Amino acid sequence: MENIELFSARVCPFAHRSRLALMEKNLPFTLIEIDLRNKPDWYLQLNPAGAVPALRQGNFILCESLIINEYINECCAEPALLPATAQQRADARLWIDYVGSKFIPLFYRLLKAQKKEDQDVVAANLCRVLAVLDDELNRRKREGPYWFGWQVGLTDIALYPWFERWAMLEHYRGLVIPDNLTSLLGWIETMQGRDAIRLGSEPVDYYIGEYADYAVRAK
Ligand SMILES: N[C@@H](CCC(=O)N[C@@H](CS)C(=O)NCC(=O)O)C(=O)O
Repeated sequence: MENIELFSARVCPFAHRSRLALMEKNLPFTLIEIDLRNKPDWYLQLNPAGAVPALRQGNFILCESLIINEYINECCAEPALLPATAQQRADARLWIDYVGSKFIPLFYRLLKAQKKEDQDVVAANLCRVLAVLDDELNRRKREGPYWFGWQVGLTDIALYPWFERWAMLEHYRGLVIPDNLTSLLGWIETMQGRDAIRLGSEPVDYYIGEYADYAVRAK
């Protein structure tokens, strides 16, 4: 198999998804860090949208973290990052869609909200989404600690990077994950124990510094 290159940025949770997928698949890859504040011309030529992540394998170039992760999953059979049946795979993708359409927008909306009254409204909505995730994980718990049983998968990977950045959100907006969401908290702890996550994690101070533009000087 041709070498995989991943164009990434440490700060970026979307790129984090694809780093995690490659590591969980045990695929060798070359990581190329892109400075998002000063993108090199060669990167803009390779990926005119200028966003990370992007994957290159020979002449093949792919953007969008979720599409990249599906591709990575198909590069080799084991370990499978999607469940065994077509119905379960549809369910996995539905939850990935929920993460993208409901959870992530509220995360950024809260981070960017400058007025206390706006922050309170968004925080309440975000807590409702956290409760939905907790309920779902609770319902699935008998099958194993991950979204689909005993093996980490693309749904876990699509969601986790924002929890690595949660302490930063808490720093700026004071929103703690409620104690009663024990299934969600248990899942986060399980994820934090994985090598792929421990080896690629960044300290909270790094995220606090990197997200200051969003939180303090929101556009
Ligand atoms: N939908 C894209 C989103 C990627 C994205 O927004 N990446 C950000 C960094 S976290 C980026 O590269 N933004 C372009 C820029 O900063 O100019 C994906 O899932 O890959």
